[in-house]
Amino acid sequence: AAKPVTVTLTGAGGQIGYALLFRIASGQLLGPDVPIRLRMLEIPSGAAAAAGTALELQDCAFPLLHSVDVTTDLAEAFDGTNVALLVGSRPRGPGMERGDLLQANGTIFGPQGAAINEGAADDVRVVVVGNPANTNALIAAAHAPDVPSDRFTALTRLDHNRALGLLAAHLELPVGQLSGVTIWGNHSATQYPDVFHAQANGTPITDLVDEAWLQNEFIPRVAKRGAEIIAVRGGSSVASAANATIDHMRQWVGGTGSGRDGSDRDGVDWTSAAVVSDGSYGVPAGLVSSFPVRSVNGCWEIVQGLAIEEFSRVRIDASVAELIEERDAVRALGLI
Ligand code: NAX
Repeated sequence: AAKPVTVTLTGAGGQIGYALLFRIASGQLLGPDVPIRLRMLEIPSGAAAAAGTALELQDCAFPLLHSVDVTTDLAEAFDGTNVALLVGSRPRGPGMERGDLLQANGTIFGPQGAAINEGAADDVRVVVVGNPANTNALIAAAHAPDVPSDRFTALTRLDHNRALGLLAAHLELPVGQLSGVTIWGNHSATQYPDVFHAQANGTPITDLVDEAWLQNEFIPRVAKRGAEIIAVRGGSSVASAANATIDHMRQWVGGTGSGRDGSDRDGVDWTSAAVVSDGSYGVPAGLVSSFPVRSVNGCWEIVQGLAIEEFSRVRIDASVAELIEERDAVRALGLI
């Protein structure tokens, strides 16, 4: 039998937590053969909601679920963890300046990074979902000097999936016929969803859509989809965010080809994840930025050699400029 894997979820009493936990425990994260030990981290105000969810998890009698612990203690939460899903964060409140937001999150992700450094398993993989996700991942990595920095990532898979979904609807094609879409930069409204290397059944997407549609509809709609969901649904993205978190971690562990939507069609397909830059595509090394990536042997590899046209270059640079600003701001605050 496979060895149990310890999965730590922060913000476990929140909305995305509720949408994630049952999928994790049912085997959708790591497959139908891998037993799970769940650690649910909350702050005191969220602990009761997490404890209630833990009761429901018990009531599902999931065969793979070996244990469930709810805790408000960082060391307990991250002791021996293999997979860390950092969802809980401090949302922007009314009148809150960006500096206040970065400061508030620095006090969350710094100590969490340190606890991962101290107690996590050697193979730990971390994905930050809580916003501002890229910079929160940067902060966590900075507090975990003994953990290779490539183990710290931030989620842009929801943006990637949104781009696929909108493109498929526009072209009236199933999502599975699309490949080669990329989200570049920050998980924010400056992100750049790039279809210049994308294909539909081997036909370049740029032959199927015009530049005006890309520029005026597709790009802004993907980038502002979170706000659209809030406007229409009356609440932020929850199940789609949980789904993207599952996609990200499942493929990181199991390879890009694992699961329903990650087949590597003739080498043109990849997905998107925010990873620590190695300087590829002119993104300064050390920034946590979204790239086209494939998961190979359990590691995210940035897809190399894509030609970047001027249209894309200015948009990638604009989003990276925002990441640089955020990095400089958290540096000035002494958070990294
Ligand atoms: P909720 O407010 O429902 O849940 C967040 C939970 O985190 C709360 O229960 C809170 O008590 C807990 N929490 C806060 N600080 C904590 C800490 N230091 N340790 C442990 N738990 C802590 O928000 P939810 O809708 O679940 O969203 C969670 C985060 O995901 C938000 O930051 C949100 O902005 C972010 N999102 C990121 C997305 C992405 O694609 N990267 C998309 C969806 C989502 O907007």
